Amino acid sequence: MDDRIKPGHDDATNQPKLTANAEHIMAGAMPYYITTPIYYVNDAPHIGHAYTTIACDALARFMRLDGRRVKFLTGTDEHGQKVAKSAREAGVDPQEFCDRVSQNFREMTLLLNISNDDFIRTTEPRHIKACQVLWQELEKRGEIYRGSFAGWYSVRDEAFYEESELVDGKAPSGDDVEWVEEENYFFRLAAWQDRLLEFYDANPDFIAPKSRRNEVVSFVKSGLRDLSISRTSFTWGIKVPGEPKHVMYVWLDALNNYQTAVGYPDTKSEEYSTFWPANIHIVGKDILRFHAVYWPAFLMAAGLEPPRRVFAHGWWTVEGQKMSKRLQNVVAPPKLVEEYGVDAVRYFLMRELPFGSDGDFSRHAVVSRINSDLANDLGNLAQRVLSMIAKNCAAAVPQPGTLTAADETLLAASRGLLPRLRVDFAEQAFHRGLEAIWQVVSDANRYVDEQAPWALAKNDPPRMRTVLYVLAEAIRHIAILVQPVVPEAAAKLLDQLAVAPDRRDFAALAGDALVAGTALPKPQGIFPRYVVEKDGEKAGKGG
Ligand code: ME8
Repeated sequence: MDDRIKPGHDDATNQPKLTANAEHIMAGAMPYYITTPIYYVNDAPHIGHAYTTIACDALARFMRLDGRRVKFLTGTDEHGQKVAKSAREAGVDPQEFCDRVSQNFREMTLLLNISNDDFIRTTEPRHIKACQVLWQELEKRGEIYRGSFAGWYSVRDEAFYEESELVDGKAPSGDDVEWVEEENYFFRLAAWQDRLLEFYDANPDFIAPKSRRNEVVSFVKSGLRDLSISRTSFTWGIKVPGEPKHVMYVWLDALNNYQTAVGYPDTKSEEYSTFWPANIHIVGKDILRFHAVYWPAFLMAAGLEPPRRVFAHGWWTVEGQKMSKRLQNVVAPPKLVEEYGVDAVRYFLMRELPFGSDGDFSRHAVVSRINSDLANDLGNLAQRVLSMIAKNCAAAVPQPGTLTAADETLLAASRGLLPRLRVDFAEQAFHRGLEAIWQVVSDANRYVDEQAPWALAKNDPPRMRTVLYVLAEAIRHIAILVQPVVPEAAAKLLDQLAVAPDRRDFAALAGDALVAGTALPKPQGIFPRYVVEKDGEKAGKGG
Protein backbone atom coordinates (compact mmCIF):
# COMPACT_ATOMS: atom_id res chain seq x y z
CA MET A 1 0.00 0.00 0.00
CA ASP A 2 1.11 3.46 -0.82
CA ASP A 3 1.11 5.71 2.23
CA ARG A 4 1.11 8.98 0.34
CA ILE A 5 -1.57 11.43 1.20
CA LYS A 6 -4.02 11.73 -1.63
CA PRO A 7 -5.01 15.20 -2.76
CA GLY A 8 -8.41 16.68 -2.12
CA HIS A 9 -10.35 17.73 -5.20
CA ASP A 10 -12.04 20.97 -6.04
CA ASP A 11 -15.67 20.04 -6.63
CA ALA A 12 -16.25 22.48 -9.46
CA THR A 13 -13.26 21.62 -11.64
CA ASN A 14 -12.33 18.22 -10.28
CA GLN A 15 -8.76 19.53 -10.21
CA PRO A 16 -6.59 18.78 -7.22
CA LYS A 17 -7.17 21.51 -4.66
CA LEU A 18 -4.07 23.31 -3.41
CA THR A 19 -3.65 24.92 -0.07
CA ALA A 20 -0.80 27.37 0.24
CA ASN A 21 1.58 25.00 1.93
CA ALA A 22 0.16 21.57 1.40
CA GLU A 23 0.85 21.23 -2.27
CA HIS A 24 4.02 19.29 -1.49
CA ILE A 25 2.30 16.38 0.14
CA MET A 26 0.39 15.52 -2.94
CA ALA A 27 0.97 12.39 -4.85
CA GLY A 28 0.27 11.49 -8.43
CA ALA A 29 1.68 13.24 -11.42
CA MET A 30 1.24 16.76 -10.12
CA PRO A 31 3.64 18.96 -12.07
CA TYR A 32 6.56 20.57 -10.30
CA TYR A 33 8.65 23.22 -12.06
CA ILE A 34 11.88 24.24 -10.36
CA THR A 35 14.65 26.54 -11.55
CA THR A 36 18.14 27.70 -10.64
CA PRO A 37 19.21 31.24 -11.49
CA ILE A 38 20.80 31.38 -14.91
CA TYR A 39 24.44 32.17 -14.29
CA TYR A 40 26.39 34.98 -15.91
CA VAL A 41 28.98 33.73 -18.32
CA ASN A 42 31.45 36.39 -17.28
CA ASP A 43 33.24 33.94 -15.04
CA ALA A 44 33.93 30.27 -14.43
CA PRO A 45 31.52 28.30 -12.21
CA HIS A 46 32.40 28.19 -8.51
CA ILE A 47 31.08 26.71 -5.33
CA GLY A 48 28.32 29.32 -5.02
CA HIS A 49 26.84 28.25 -8.36
CA ALA A 50 27.32 24.62 -7.41
CA TYR A 51 25.43 25.23 -4.17
CA THR A 52 22.25 26.60 -5.72
CA THR A 53 22.30 24.01 -8.47
CA ILE A 54 22.77 21.10 -6.05
CA ALA A 55 19.94 22.33 -3.82
CA CYS A 56 17.60 22.51 -6.81
CA ASP A 57 18.75 19.09 -7.93
CA ALA A 58 18.04 17.57 -4.52
CA LEU A 59 14.56 19.05 -4.56
CA ALA A 60 13.90 18.00 -8.16
CA ARG A 61 15.02 14.45 -7.41
CA PHE A 62 12.93 14.35 -4.25
CA MET A 63 9.81 15.41 -6.12
CA ARG A 64 10.41 12.90 -8.94
CA LEU A 65 10.84 10.10 -6.41
CA ASP A 66 7.64 11.27 -4.80
CA GLY A 67 5.75 10.79 -8.04
CA ARG A 68 5.65 14.37 -9.29
CA ARG A 69 6.09 15.27 -12.95
CA VAL A 70 9.18 17.45 -12.62
CA LYS A 71 10.70 20.01 -14.91
CA PHE A 72 14.05 21.22 -13.67
CA LEU A 73 15.74 24.09 -15.47
CA THR A 74 19.16 25.65 -15.28
CA GLY A 75 21.23 27.61 -17.77
CA THR A 76 23.26 30.71 -18.52
CA ASP A 77 22.62 34.44 -18.67
CA GLU A 78 24.58 35.74 -21.61
CA HIS A 79 23.62 39.32 -22.43
CA GLY A 80 24.37 42.68 -20.87
CA GLN A 81 27.24 45.00 -20.17
CA LYS A 82 29.06 42.70 -17.78
CA VAL A 83 29.32 39.82 -20.22
CA ALA A 84 30.16 42.19 -23.10
CA LYS A 85 32.96 43.65 -21.00
CA SER A 86 34.37 40.21 -20.10
CA ALA A 87 34.31 39.19 -23.77
CA ARG A 88 36.13 42.37 -24.71
CA GLU A 89 38.75 41.78 -22.03
CA ALA A 90 39.21 38.23 -23.31
CA GLY A 91 39.59 39.66 -26.83
CA VAL A 92 36.82 37.44 -28.21
CA ASP A 93 33.56 38.09 -29.98
CA PRO A 94 30.76 38.03 -27.37
CA GLN A 95 28.90 35.10 -28.89
CA GLU A 96 32.05 33.03 -29.09
CA PHE A 97 32.86 33.99 -25.52
CA CYS A 98 29.38 32.95 -24.35
CA ASP A 99 29.60 29.63 -26.19
CA ARG A 100 32.83 28.88 -24.40
CA VAL A 101 31.86 29.86 -20.88
CA SER A 102 28.34 28.50 -21.08
CA GLN A 103 29.90 25.13 -21.82
CA ASN A 104 31.71 25.28 -18.45
CA PHE A 105 28.36 25.59 -16.69
CA ARG A 106 26.95 22.72 -18.71
CA GLU A 107 29.95 20.64 -17.68
CA MET A 108 29.38 21.60 -14.07
CA THR A 109 25.92 20.03 -14.23
CA LEU A 110 27.43 16.76 -15.49
CA LEU A 111 30.19 16.81 -12.93
CA LEU A 112 27.80 17.35 -10.03
CA ASN A 113 25.31 14.75 -11.21
CA ILE A 114 22.60 17.35 -11.81
CA SER A 115 19.37 15.98 -13.25
CA ASN A 116 18.18 19.09 -15.11
CA ASP A 117 15.68 18.51 -17.90
CA ASP A 118 16.72 21.54 -19.92
CA PHE A 119 19.63 23.96 -20.10
CA ILE A 120 18.68 27.38 -21.39
CA ARG A 121 20.95 30.01 -22.90
CA THR A 122 19.60 33.52 -23.31
CA THR A 123 21.26 33.87 -26.72
CA GLU A 124 19.05 31.11 -28.16
CA PRO A 125 16.42 32.09 -30.74
CA ARG A 126 13.58 30.63 -28.61
CA HIS A 127 14.48 33.05 -25.84
CA ILE A 128 14.98 36.11 -28.02
CA LYS A 129 11.52 35.56 -29.45
CA ALA A 130 9.99 35.05 -25.99
CA CYS A 131 11.47 38.34 -24.75
CA GLN A 132 10.35 40.32 -27.75
CA VAL A 133 6.80 39.03 -27.39
CA LEU A 134 6.81 39.82 -23.66
CA TRP A 135 7.98 43.34 -24.47
CA GLN A 136 5.23 43.83 -27.05
CA GLU A 137 2.66 42.54 -24.61
CA LEU A 138 3.80 45.01 -21.94
CA GLU A 139 3.82 47.80 -24.50
CA LYS A 140 0.34 46.92 -25.73
CA ARG A 141 -0.95 47.10 -22.18
CA GLY A 142 0.53 50.55 -21.66
CA GLU A 143 3.12 49.33 -19.12
CA ILE A 144 6.11 50.76 -21.00
CA TYR A 145 6.89 54.37 -21.86
CA ARG A 146 9.82 56.27 -23.28
CA GLY A 147 11.79 58.62 -21.08
CA SER A 148 15.26 59.68 -20.14
CA PHE A 149 17.28 58.07 -17.43
CA ALA A 150 19.95 59.59 -15.24
CA GLY A 151 21.28 57.59 -12.33
CA TRP A 152 23.82 55.14 -10.94
CA TYR A 153 24.45 51.75 -12.46
CA SER A 154 26.59 48.88 -11.27
CA VAL A 155 27.84 46.73 -14.10
CA ARG A 156 28.77 43.88 -11.76
CA ASP A 157 25.28 43.79 -10.24
CA GLU A 158 23.62 44.82 -13.53
CA ALA A 159 21.44 47.03 -11.33
CA PHE A 160 20.33 50.64 -11.05
CA TYR A 161 20.70 52.39 -7.70
CA GLU A 162 19.23 55.47 -6.11
CA GLU A 163 21.65 58.03 -4.76
CA SER A 164 20.26 57.25 -1.29
CA GLU A 165 21.11 53.56 -1.67
CA LEU A 166 24.82 54.14 -2.25
CA VAL A 167 27.19 53.37 0.58
CA ASP A 168 30.41 55.43 0.46
CA GLY A 169 29.84 56.04 -3.22
CA LYS A 170 29.46 52.34 -4.01
CA ALA A 171 26.58 49.92 -4.58
CA PRO A 172 25.26 48.24 -1.40
CA SER A 173 27.07 45.09 -2.63
CA GLY A 174 30.35 47.05 -2.47
CA ASP A 175 30.68 47.12 -6.24
CA ASP A 176 31.57 50.20 -8.26
CA VAL A 177 28.84 52.30 -9.82
CA GLU A 178 28.91 54.54 -12.85
CA TRP A 179 26.73 57.51 -13.78
CA VAL A 180 24.42 56.72 -16.69
CA GLU A 181 22.37 59.18 -18.72
CA GLU A 182 20.43 57.66 -21.58
CA GLU A 183 17.20 57.77 -23.55
CA ASN A 184 15.51 54.64 -22.24
CA TYR A 185 12.25 52.82 -22.04
CA PHE A 186 10.70 52.54 -18.61
CA PHE A 187 8.43 49.97 -17.03
CA ARG A 188 5.66 51.39 -14.81
CA LEU A 189 6.90 49.60 -11.71
CA ALA A 190 5.65 52.28 -9.31
CA ALA A 191 2.08 51.57 -10.36
CA TRP A 192 2.51 47.95 -9.20
CA GLN A 193 3.48 48.76 -5.64
CA ASP A 194 0.05 48.16 -4.09
CA ARG A 195 -0.69 45.12 -6.17
CA LEU A 196 2.65 43.62 -5.21
CA LEU A 197 1.90 44.20 -1.54
CA GLU A 198 -1.52 42.61 -1.98
CA PHE A 199 0.10 39.69 -3.74
CA TYR A 200 2.60 39.16 -0.88
CA ASP A 201 -0.27 39.35 1.59
CA ALA A 202 -2.37 36.83 -0.25
CA ASN A 203 0.61 34.50 -0.73
CA PRO A 204 2.48 34.35 2.54
CA ASP A 205 4.76 31.55 1.25
CA PHE A 206 5.80 33.41 -1.89
CA ILE A 207 9.08 34.65 -0.39
CA ALA A 208 11.18 32.48 1.89
CA PRO A 209 12.80 32.49 4.36
CA LYS A 210 10.54 34.74 6.46
CA SER A 211 13.27 37.25 7.33
CA ARG A 212 13.90 37.85 3.65
CA ARG A 213 10.20 38.23 3.03
CA ASN A 214 10.09 41.03 5.56
CA GLU A 215 13.00 42.77 3.84
CA VAL A 216 11.25 42.66 0.47
CA VAL A 217 7.95 43.87 1.89
CA SER A 218 9.60 46.86 3.54
CA PHE A 219 11.52 47.65 0.38
CA VAL A 220 8.29 47.71 -1.63
CA LYS A 221 6.45 49.65 1.09
CA SER A 222 9.17 52.28 1.06
CA GLY A 223 8.10 53.18 -2.48
CA LEU A 224 8.96 51.90 -5.94
CA ARG A 225 10.19 53.94 -8.86
CA ASP A 226 9.63 53.14 -12.50
CA LEU A 227 12.37 50.92 -13.85
CA SER A 228 14.58 51.58 -16.83
CA ILE A 229 14.26 48.50 -19.05
CA SER A 230 16.30 49.36 -22.12
CA ARG A 231 19.83 50.53 -22.76
CA THR A 232 21.36 52.39 -25.70
CA SER A 233 25.02 52.72 -24.75
CA PHE A 234 25.96 49.16 -25.80
CA THR A 235 24.54 46.57 -28.18
CA TRP A 236 25.04 43.14 -26.57
CA GLY A 237 21.44 42.31 -25.77
CA ILE A 238 18.04 41.51 -27.20
CA LYS A 239 16.83 44.24 -29.51
CA VAL A 240 13.71 46.11 -28.48
CA PRO A 241 11.05 45.42 -31.15
CA GLY A 242 10.94 48.31 -33.63
CA GLU A 243 13.77 50.14 -31.82
CA PRO A 244 17.05 48.64 -33.02
CA LYS A 245 19.15 51.18 -31.07
CA HIS A 246 17.77 49.84 -27.79
CA VAL A 247 18.65 46.54 -26.18
CA MET A 248 16.55 45.18 -23.32
CA TYR A 249 17.73 45.56 -19.76
CA VAL A 250 19.49 42.30 -19.00
CA TRP A 251 17.25 41.45 -16.04
CA LEU A 252 14.05 41.66 -18.07
CA ASP A 253 15.72 39.36 -20.58
CA ALA A 254 17.14 37.02 -17.93
CA LEU A 255 14.05 36.59 -15.76
CA ASN A 256 11.97 35.67 -18.75
CA ASN A 257 14.14 32.56 -19.30
CA TYR A 258 11.89 30.76 -16.83
CA GLN A 259 8.96 31.22 -19.19
CA THR A 260 10.89 30.59 -22.41
CA ALA A 261 11.83 27.12 -21.23
CA VAL A 262 8.18 26.11 -20.87
CA GLY A 263 7.21 27.41 -24.27
CA TYR A 264 6.32 31.10 -23.83
CA PRO A 265 4.90 32.87 -25.81
CA ASP A 266 2.80 29.80 -26.60
CA THR A 267 0.81 29.99 -23.39
CA LYS A 268 -1.68 27.47 -24.75
CA SER A 269 0.98 24.79 -25.20
CA GLU A 270 0.85 21.63 -23.10
CA GLU A 271 4.24 22.48 -21.61
CA TYR A 272 3.30 26.00 -20.58
CA SER A 273 -0.10 25.10 -19.19
CA THR A 274 1.41 22.19 -17.27
CA PHE A 275 4.37 23.96 -15.75
CA TRP A 276 3.54 27.64 -15.47
CA PRO A 277 3.50 29.19 -12.91
CA ALA A 278 6.80 27.75 -11.67
CA ASN A 279 6.57 26.11 -8.25
CA ILE A 280 9.85 27.55 -7.09
CA HIS A 281 12.78 29.69 -8.16
CA ILE A 282 15.72 29.05 -5.85
CA VAL A 283 18.19 31.93 -5.87
CA GLY A 284 20.91 33.47 -3.74
CA LYS A 285 19.97 36.35 -1.46
CA ASP A 286 21.87 38.75 -3.76
CA ILE A 287 19.21 38.51 -6.45
CA LEU A 288 16.04 38.21 -4.41
CA ARG A 289 14.80 41.69 -5.25
CA PHE A 290 14.82 40.96 -8.98
CA HIS A 291 12.88 37.74 -8.46
CA ALA A 292 10.44 38.86 -5.79
CA VAL A 293 9.70 42.41 -6.96
CA TYR A 294 10.48 42.99 -10.63
CA TRP A 295 9.57 39.52 -11.88
CA PRO A 296 6.04 39.24 -10.43
CA ALA A 297 5.42 42.85 -11.50
CA PHE A 298 6.49 42.14 -15.11
CA LEU A 299 4.32 39.03 -15.19
CA MET A 300 1.23 40.58 -13.64
CA ALA A 301 1.61 43.56 -15.96
CA ALA A 302 1.62 41.19 -18.93
CA GLY A 303 -1.47 39.41 -17.60
CA LEU A 304 0.55 36.33 -16.63
CA GLU A 305 0.79 34.44 -13.35
CA PRO A 306 3.71 35.05 -10.99
CA PRO A 307 5.69 32.05 -9.73
CA ARG A 308 4.49 30.34 -6.56
CA ARG A 309 7.61 30.75 -4.50
CA VAL A 310 11.06 32.30 -4.44
CA PHE A 311 13.56 30.97 -1.91
CA ALA A 312 16.67 33.06 -1.26
CA HIS A 313 19.49 31.07 0.27
CA GLY A 314 22.54 32.40 2.09
CA TRP A 315 26.08 33.19 1.13
CA TRP A 316 29.22 31.06 1.37
CA THR A 317 32.54 32.46 2.34
CA VAL A 318 35.71 30.39 1.98
CA GLU A 319 37.94 29.83 5.01
CA GLY A 320 36.35 32.94 6.50
CA GLN A 321 36.80 35.20 3.46
CA LYS A 322 34.70 36.46 0.62
CA MET A 323 35.56 34.54 -2.55
CA SER A 324 37.48 36.69 -4.98
CA LYS A 325 39.85 36.29 -7.86
CA ARG A 326 42.24 38.68 -6.14
CA LEU A 327 42.47 36.42 -3.07
CA GLN A 328 42.72 33.38 -5.34
CA ASN A 329 40.35 31.53 -3.04
CA VAL A 330 37.65 30.75 -5.57
CA VAL A 331 36.59 27.15 -5.05
CA ALA A 332 36.13 25.43 -8.40
CA PRO A 333 33.73 22.48 -8.49
CA PRO A 334 36.05 20.15 -10.48
CA LYS A 335 38.75 20.50 -7.87
CA LEU A 336 36.32 19.78 -5.05
CA VAL A 337 34.87 16.73 -6.73
CA GLU A 338 38.29 15.39 -7.53
CA GLU A 339 39.33 15.78 -3.94
CA TYR A 340 36.25 14.66 -2.01
CA GLY A 341 33.96 12.90 -4.49
CA VAL A 342 30.69 14.22 -5.85
CA ASP A 343 28.35 12.79 -3.21
CA ALA A 344 30.46 14.08 -0.33
CA VAL A 345 30.40 17.58 -1.82
CA ARG A 346 26.65 17.43 -2.33
CA TYR A 347 26.06 16.09 1.16
CA PHE A 348 28.32 18.67 2.80
CA LEU A 349 26.66 21.61 1.06
CA MET A 350 23.15 20.44 1.90
CA ARG A 351 23.90 19.38 5.48
CA GLU A 352 26.29 21.96 6.81
CA LEU A 353 24.05 25.04 6.85
CA PRO A 354 20.40 25.67 7.47
CA PHE A 355 19.29 26.52 3.92
CA GLY A 356 18.82 30.27 4.01
CA SER A 357 21.72 31.05 6.38
CA ASP A 358 25.21 32.18 5.47
CA GLY A 359 28.13 29.88 6.12
CA ASP A 360 31.78 29.22 5.72
CA PHE A 361 33.33 26.59 3.51
CA SER A 362 36.42 25.18 5.11
CA ARG A 363 38.44 22.13 4.37
CA HIS A 364 38.24 21.17 8.01
CA ALA A 365 34.43 21.26 7.99
CA VAL A 366 34.20 19.16 4.83
CA VAL A 367 36.57 16.52 6.11
CA SER A 368 34.83 16.23 9.42
CA ARG A 369 31.41 15.82 7.80
CA ILE A 370 32.77 13.15 5.46
CA ASN A 371 34.41 11.21 8.24
CA SER A 372 31.70 11.49 10.86
CA ASP A 373 28.39 11.45 9.00
CA LEU A 374 29.26 9.57 5.84
CA ALA A 375 32.12 7.19 6.69
CA ASN A 376 31.47 6.55 10.40
CA ASP A 377 27.72 6.72 10.67
CA LEU A 378 26.11 5.61 7.42
CA GLY A 379 29.11 3.94 5.76
CA ASN A 380 29.92 1.86 8.81
CA LEU A 381 26.35 0.87 9.45
CA ALA A 382 25.96 -0.45 5.92
CA GLN A 383 29.34 -2.14 5.94
CA ARG A 384 28.76 -3.87 9.27
CA VAL A 385 25.30 -5.13 8.39
CA LEU A 386 26.02 -6.18 4.83
CA SER A 387 29.21 -8.02 5.69
CA MET A 388 27.51 -9.87 8.56
CA ILE A 389 24.76 -10.93 6.16
CA ALA A 390 27.34 -12.03 3.59
CA LYS A 391 29.21 -14.04 6.19
CA ASN A 392 26.39 -15.47 8.28
CA CYS A 393 23.35 -15.65 6.03
CA ALA A 394 24.77 -17.27 2.89
CA ALA A 395 24.86 -13.85 1.15
CA ALA A 396 21.07 -13.64 0.93
CA VAL A 397 18.39 -11.53 2.66
CA PRO A 398 17.82 -13.38 5.96
CA GLN A 399 14.48 -14.78 7.05
CA PRO A 400 13.07 -12.75 9.96
CA GLY A 401 11.20 -14.38 12.87
CA THR A 402 8.83 -12.71 15.32
CA LEU A 403 9.63 -9.03 15.82
CA THR A 404 10.43 -7.62 19.26
CA ALA A 405 9.54 -4.14 20.48
CA ALA A 406 13.07 -2.95 19.67
CA ASP A 407 12.72 -4.23 16.10
CA GLU A 408 9.37 -2.53 15.69
CA THR A 409 10.77 0.73 17.05
CA LEU A 410 13.58 0.87 14.50
CA LEU A 411 11.26 -0.03 11.64
CA ALA A 412 8.71 2.55 12.74
CA ALA A 413 11.40 5.23 12.90
CA SER A 414 12.46 4.36 9.33
CA ARG A 415 8.88 4.43 8.10
CA GLY A 416 8.23 7.70 9.86
CA LEU A 417 10.87 9.49 7.81
CA LEU A 418 9.02 10.15 4.56
CA PRO A 419 6.19 12.26 5.98
CA ARG A 420 8.77 14.37 7.84
CA LEU A 421 10.96 14.76 4.80
CA ARG A 422 8.02 15.89 2.71
CA VAL A 423 7.55 18.79 5.07
CA ASP A 424 11.28 19.56 5.25
CA PHE A 425 11.78 19.50 1.49
CA ALA A 426 8.62 21.54 0.86
CA GLU A 427 10.13 24.17 3.15
CA GLN A 428 13.59 23.76 1.57
CA ALA A 429 14.94 22.77 5.01
CA PHE A 430 17.34 20.25 3.48
CA HIS A 431 19.61 20.24 6.52
CA ARG A 432 16.65 19.32 8.74
CA GLY A 433 15.64 16.48 6.43
CA LEU A 434 19.17 15.09 6.49
CA GLU A 435 19.34 15.46 10.23
CA ALA A 436 16.17 13.38 10.56
CA ILE A 437 17.61 10.64 8.34
CA TRP A 438 20.85 10.62 10.30
CA GLN A 439 18.86 10.30 13.51
CA VAL A 440 17.59 6.98 12.20
CA VAL A 441 21.13 6.05 11.10
CA SER A 442 22.24 6.58 14.64
CA ASP A 443 19.24 4.66 16.04
CA ALA A 444 20.24 1.80 13.76
CA ASN A 445 23.86 1.90 14.91
CA ARG A 446 22.71 1.84 18.53
CA TYR A 447 20.42 -1.08 17.75
CA VAL A 448 23.34 -3.02 16.25
CA ASP A 449 25.36 -2.45 19.41
CA GLU A 450 22.47 -3.42 21.68
CA GLN A 451 21.41 -6.49 19.74
CA ALA A 452 25.00 -7.63 19.13
CA PRO A 453 24.24 -9.86 16.14
CA TRP A 454 27.85 -11.16 16.17
CA ALA A 455 27.09 -12.78 19.56
CA LEU A 456 23.70 -14.04 18.32
CA ALA A 457 25.55 -15.73 15.44
CA LYS A 458 26.94 -18.14 18.01
CA ASN A 459 24.08 -18.62 20.41
CA ASP A 460 20.83 -17.71 18.62
CA PRO A 461 21.09 -17.74 14.80
CA PRO A 462 17.33 -17.32 14.18
CA ARG A 463 17.32 -14.14 16.27
CA MET A 464 20.46 -12.95 14.48
CA ARG A 465 18.63 -13.36 11.19
CA THR A 466 15.72 -11.26 12.45
CA VAL A 467 18.05 -8.51 13.66
CA LEU A 468 19.95 -8.43 10.36
CA TYR A 469 16.70 -8.41 8.42
CA VAL A 470 15.40 -5.44 10.43
CA LEU A 471 18.67 -3.61 9.86
CA ALA A 472 18.70 -4.34 6.13
CA GLU A 473 15.14 -3.06 5.88
CA ALA A 474 16.07 0.13 7.79
CA ILE A 475 19.03 0.60 5.43
CA ARG A 476 16.72 0.14 2.44
CA HIS A 477 14.57 3.01 3.73
CA ILE A 478 17.59 5.20 4.39
CA ALA A 479 19.12 4.45 0.98
CA ILE A 480 15.90 5.30 -0.86
CA LEU A 481 15.54 8.53 1.08
CA VAL A 482 19.11 9.77 0.65
CA GLN A 483 18.93 9.42 -3.15
CA PRO A 484 18.08 13.11 -3.71
CA VAL A 485 21.29 14.23 -1.97
CA VAL A 486 23.80 11.41 -2.56
CA PRO A 487 22.48 9.67 -5.66
CA GLU A 488 25.57 7.61 -6.50
CA ALA A 489 26.16 6.23 -3.05
CA ALA A 490 22.46 5.53 -2.59
CA ALA A 491 22.41 3.59 -5.85
CA LYS A 492 25.40 1.51 -4.73
CA LEU A 493 23.71 0.77 -1.45
CA LEU A 494 20.46 -0.23 -3.13
CA ASP A 495 22.43 -2.44 -5.56
CA GLN A 496 23.97 -4.18 -2.58
CA LEU A 497 20.50 -4.82 -1.17
CA ALA A 498 19.43 -6.14 -4.61
CA VAL A 499 16.63 -3.57 -4.82
CA ALA A 500 15.42 -3.47 -8.43
CA PRO A 501 16.00 -0.15 -10.22
CA ASP A 502 12.26 0.40 -10.63
CA ARG A 503 11.58 -0.22 -6.93
CA ARG A 504 13.53 2.74 -5.64
CA ASP A 505 10.95 5.50 -5.55
CA PHE A 506 9.10 6.64 -2.46
CA ALA A 507 6.07 4.51 -3.28
CA ALA A 508 8.33 1.49 -2.75
CA LEU A 509 9.09 2.52 0.83
CA ALA A 510 5.80 1.34 2.23
CA GLY A 511 4.80 -0.73 -0.78
CA ASP A 512 7.76 -3.13 -0.68
CA ALA A 513 9.92 -4.95 1.82
CA LEU A 514 13.08 -6.97 1.32
CA VAL A 515 12.27 -10.56 0.40
CA ALA A 516 14.02 -13.25 2.43
CA GLY A 517 16.22 -15.49 0.33
CA THR A 518 17.08 -12.83 -2.28
CA ALA A 519 20.76 -13.26 -3.19
CA LEU A 520 22.93 -10.24 -2.38
CA PRO A 521 26.11 -9.17 -4.15
CA LYS A 522 29.44 -8.90 -2.35
CA PRO A 523 29.39 -5.89 -0.01
CA GLN A 524 31.59 -2.92 -0.84
CA GLY A 525 32.32 0.24 1.13
CA ILE A 526 30.36 3.24 -0.08
CA PHE A 527 31.90 6.15 1.83
CA PRO A 528 35.67 5.95 2.27
CA ARG A 529 37.23 7.82 5.15
CA TYR A 530 39.12 10.93 4.13
CA VAL A 531 42.64 10.66 5.45
CA VAL A 532 44.46 13.89 6.24
CA GLU A 533 48.21 13.43 6.36
CA LYS A 534 50.07 14.56 9.46
CA ASP A 535 51.32 17.89 8.16
CA GLY A 536 47.66 18.74 7.56
CA GLU A 537 48.35 19.94 4.05
CA LYS A 538 48.42 16.96 1.81
CA ALA A 539 45.45 14.70 1.92
CA GLY A 540 44.06 11.79 0.04
CA LYS A 541 41.13 9.46 0.10
CA GLY A 542 41.58 6.57 2.48
CA GLY A 543 40.02 3.13 2.20
O1 ME8 B 1 23.06 36.90 -10.64
N1 ME8 B 1 27.33 31.79 -1.99
O2 ME8 B 1 24.15 35.39 -12.02
P1 ME8 B 1 25.47 35.05 -11.18
C1 ME8 B 1 26.16 31.26 -2.36
N2 ME8 B 1 22.68 36.07 -14.04
N3 ME8 B 1 25.64 31.34 -3.59
C2 ME8 B 1 26.35 31.99 -4.52
C3 ME8 B 1 27.59 32.60 -4.22
C4 ME8 B 1 28.09 32.45 -2.89
N4 ME8 B 1 29.25 32.97 -2.50
N5 ME8 B 1 28.05 33.18 -5.33
C5 ME8 B 1 27.12 32.95 -6.32
C6 ME8 B 1 23.19 36.31 -11.70
N6 ME8 B 1 26.09 32.23 -5.83
C7 ME8 B 1 22.14 36.47 -12.78
C8 ME8 B 1 20.93 35.65 -12.42
S1 ME8 B 1 18.46 34.74 -12.90
C9 ME8 B 1 17.20 35.18 -13.90
C10 ME8 B 1 19.78 35.75 -13.38
C11 ME8 B 1 24.92 31.75 -6.59
O3 ME8 B 1 26.34 34.27 -12.10
C12 ME8 B 1 23.62 32.28 -6.02
O4 ME8 B 1 22.58 31.46 -6.47
O5 ME8 B 1 26.02 36.26 -10.56
C13 ME8 B 1 23.51 33.62 -6.70
O6 ME8 B 1 22.19 34.13 -6.67
C14 ME8 B 1 23.94 33.27 -8.11
O7 ME8 B 1 24.99 32.30 -7.91
C15 ME8 B 1 24.42 34.48 -8.88
O8 ME8 B 1 24.95 34.04 -10.09
